[in-house]
Amino acid sequence: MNTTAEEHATRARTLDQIPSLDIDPFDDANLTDPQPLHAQLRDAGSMVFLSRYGVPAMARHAEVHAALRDWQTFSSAAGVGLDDLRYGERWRPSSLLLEVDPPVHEKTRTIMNGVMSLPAVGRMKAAFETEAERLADELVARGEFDALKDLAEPFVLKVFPDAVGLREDGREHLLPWGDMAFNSFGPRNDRFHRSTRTADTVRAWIFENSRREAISPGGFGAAIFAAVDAGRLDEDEGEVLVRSMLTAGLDTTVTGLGASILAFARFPDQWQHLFENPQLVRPAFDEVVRWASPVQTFFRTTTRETKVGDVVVPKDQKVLLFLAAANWDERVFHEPHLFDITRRTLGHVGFGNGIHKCVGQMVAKLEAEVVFNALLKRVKRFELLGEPRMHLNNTVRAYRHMHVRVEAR
Ligand code: OVM
Repeated sequence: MNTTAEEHATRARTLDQIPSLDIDPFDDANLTDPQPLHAQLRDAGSMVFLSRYGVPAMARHAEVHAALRDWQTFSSAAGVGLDDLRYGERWRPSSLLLEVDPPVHEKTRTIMNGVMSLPAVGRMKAAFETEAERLADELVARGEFDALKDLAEPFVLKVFPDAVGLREDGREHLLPWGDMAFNSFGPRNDRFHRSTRTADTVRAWIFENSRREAISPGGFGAAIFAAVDAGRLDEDEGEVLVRSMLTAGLDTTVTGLGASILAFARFPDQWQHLFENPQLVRPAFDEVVRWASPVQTFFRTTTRETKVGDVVVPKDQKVLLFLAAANWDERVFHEPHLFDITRRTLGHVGFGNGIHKCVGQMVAKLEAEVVFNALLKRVKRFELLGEPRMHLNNTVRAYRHMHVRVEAR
């Protein structure tokens, strides 16, 4: 059947003609329990207008996935938060990875692909394993522990900064820094303002420790400054890239590991299945990332008028992408609420997709692998002691406490 241009035009809808919701996805209730909202957004259509913020949102997998892959139309250069970084004050200097498009992105991403390549990350494995084994020994002997305060946080705060080449003292600034940065992608709400109260001290420490003089040899940070020495980057660009690792690499993996324990506690048969099929360790973590979506949302900005389905989106329009909702879209993932380490997770957007897809994912996967392996040897079953307590953040679905009891093998 042919459609004439005229028929097409009559079927096209503008943003004021699509379903509009007067809800705040960044309020406490929706951040605490986002799934009902995500279902509502998916059901409402391929694009929904969020009147509070004046932005359209996508929550279905097909549209989110397509937008992430189309950087020419859905740009990151105006920032991936609600604020348009081209105007007004910015809360921190732009990232040379996250908040740029090609050709700038091409240059920095190529360097970071090398810095965190599979062989480079592989060289960290022994150190990661040592820490995972040490923590697992201690915690399983204890029998009861907090999967966040005693496991995910200390593990990540030890192995990742070590791998970057960061000093030991002052690391308590890393999670607050990430909390501010990930809050800053949402609206300037109370949550953002509360988390940035200590911004000056924290920012000073982060900036100071992103410098060459503060970075020890042999790690990811030193590899970035080697790229500076090779003439591929300016010194200050090198510092900005080190900072990206310190912003993106902590809260995300802490949540990923915390969500892993939650998943295996809620779905004990999956832990047993993993014990019997240890080759599934990496697919299991990929399924955790789909199931939990540590990074729940990001924005893009249109570079031109475009169409999403039959909806016309104007140029220079911020668009909200619900990664977490896309990862629970039943059109793509059968019974998406079930944590199933044997499912096909291909195409999930928990690490994003397209040119900006998580550059540190090899590190995150190695962290998960060594922690899962250390626990598989020692733990038969995880039991949740009470409901986990969340740490609400505008972007990351973060946990603060998760008390568990483990049954030793
Ligand atoms: C960056 C950055 C910061 C936060 C998140 C992120 C998930 C990247 O500075 O490049 O990616």
